[in-house]
Amino acid sequence: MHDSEQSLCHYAAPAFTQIQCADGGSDVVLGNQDTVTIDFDRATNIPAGTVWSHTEVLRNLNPSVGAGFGAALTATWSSSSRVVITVANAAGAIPTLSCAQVSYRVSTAMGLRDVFNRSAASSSVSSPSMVSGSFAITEAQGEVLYSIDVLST
Ligand SMILES: [Ca+2]
Repeated sequence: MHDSEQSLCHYAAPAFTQIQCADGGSDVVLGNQDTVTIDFDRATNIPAGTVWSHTEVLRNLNPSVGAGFGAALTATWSSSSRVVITVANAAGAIPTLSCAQVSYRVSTAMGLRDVFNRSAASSSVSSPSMVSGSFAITEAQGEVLYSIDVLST
């Protein structure tokens, strides 16, 4: 166990655990301000407060839909194990895209390692069982909006 190679193997690379979508724009489609919150199973080498550009989100997390996610994404690491993607501009997005239709793959080249940089670079791939939530408003919210719509016509 004191062998250095074994020690390296001892530290697992960060892996996806949970991916939750939420509506931020009060609509029933993938639109502006919708979010995807991605949790990893351990603290990573990315400090809380780190912000990624659109290009970095696509390059580092490889969302399976690519540009179908909209013209501008941003991502903020709210902790070293949680990154929140926000759709800043949904132009060009697939409006009917559901949360479960998108998978993610950590780019090995990005060098996502554990917080002490001891693990190998993550190449984690998400699975459908990790995904929950929706880009649409909840049924309860929808009923409120529907009532307003009916009253205003
Ligand atoms: Ca939405």
